[in-house]
Amino acid sequence: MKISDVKAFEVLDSRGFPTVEAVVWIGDRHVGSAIVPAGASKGSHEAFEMRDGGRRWMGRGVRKAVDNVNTVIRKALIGVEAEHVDDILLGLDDSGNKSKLGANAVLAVSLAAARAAANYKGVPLYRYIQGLTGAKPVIPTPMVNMISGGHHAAWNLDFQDLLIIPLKAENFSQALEDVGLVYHSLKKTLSERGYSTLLADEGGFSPRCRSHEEAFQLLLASIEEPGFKPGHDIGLALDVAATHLYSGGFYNIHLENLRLSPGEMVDYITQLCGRYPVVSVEDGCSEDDWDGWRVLTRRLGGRVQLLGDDLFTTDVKRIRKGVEEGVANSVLIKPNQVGTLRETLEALKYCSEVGYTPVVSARSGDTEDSFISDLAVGAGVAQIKIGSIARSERTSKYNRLLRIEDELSGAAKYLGGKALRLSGDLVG
Ligand code: 2PG
Ligand code: MG
Repeated sequence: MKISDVKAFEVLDSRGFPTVEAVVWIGDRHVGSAIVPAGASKGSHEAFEMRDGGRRWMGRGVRKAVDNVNTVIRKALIGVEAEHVDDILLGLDDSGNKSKLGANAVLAVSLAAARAAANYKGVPLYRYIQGLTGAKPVIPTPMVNMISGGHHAAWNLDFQDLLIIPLKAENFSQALEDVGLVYHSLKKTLSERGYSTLLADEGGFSPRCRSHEEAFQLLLASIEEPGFKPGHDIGLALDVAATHLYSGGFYNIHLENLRLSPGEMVDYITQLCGRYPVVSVEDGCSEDDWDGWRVLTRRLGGRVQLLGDDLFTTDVKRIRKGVEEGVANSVLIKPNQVGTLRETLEALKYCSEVGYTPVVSARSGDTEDSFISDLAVGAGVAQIKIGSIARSERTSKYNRLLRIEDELSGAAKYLGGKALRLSGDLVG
């Protein structure tokens, strides 16, 4: 299974900016390709995404990263066994954050090599990943964006995502239908009440609201209209993305003219969780506000999934610190926050050792690449966050999961709301 060639291109992501596609060949017949995504609300501890700077593409070109693949990486990989690709990549860029070659260059090759290896073995990608992890395959429960704010929707809300989780569906295709009923009911509710129905970066809606509770109310009405019981059939989830609200020791909720200390921020979130059936809160505090996170976890960790995104950046060292500090109980897993499949799988393995629930996630600037769907199934990850159910960079991943569910026809478990491992009858 020796690598015979490697090549990269500059292609576009869903926000109309350049990103890296890599193609890896094994022998002359087996090939795999991958395109990397890009975040907008990034954590400062993420691996380094290499951009060209200068005037071309407003500084966002990726020709340097592409050149790194076509020169240094190509030279080092030709003749190497596909299984050793990530080891070699990590040896080539020992900077600790992929700043030598760019995480966008490194990840594109890492994922393309895995696809080429799966093709060589004649197995679907999720099977190949299952071979690496030894996990039992699962079809993940989706956590789906309905209303966007923050960096994804021109700051119409301060919170970045209001999402829903179908809790009672018995399989993935039923879960998507439940989500679809709420999504279309929300569209109708918004248009009847005079709000915009334009879509934000992840395919969710971006109505202008006067408060976060107004957005919660719109969402609740849209869950009830098709006949679901909020909190029973459909749970609410939030991505506060609080790193991007934090400055000088305070959280700024512009919409409601609030400037909150970390303790007050925790009170604010706790109150929302008391008033609405919220089952998961992501980045409720800022990426380095460990004190705030500790208080948040003490207050809510027993009954709500507390998900660390900017906090953990898929990095085992930061997740370990979280476990030691008693912070959060769940980890968002984004391969481009670390830069290789191997490191992503190491983060997942650590999550399962310490009992933190992992949630595999897309980025707000994404592409037609559906790698994360196979990753979730093959690594046995029971939750996935892809954005909303519109726009084809999102549907490529949902559709891939629908096909896998059909292919495995019952051989993979679908856990529904139980994937959140919460106590109480919310998801029982
Ligand atoms: C997040 C992601 C996806 P981004 O914060 O969880 O919703 O956004 O890719 O912009 O970091
Ligand atoms: Mg996030």
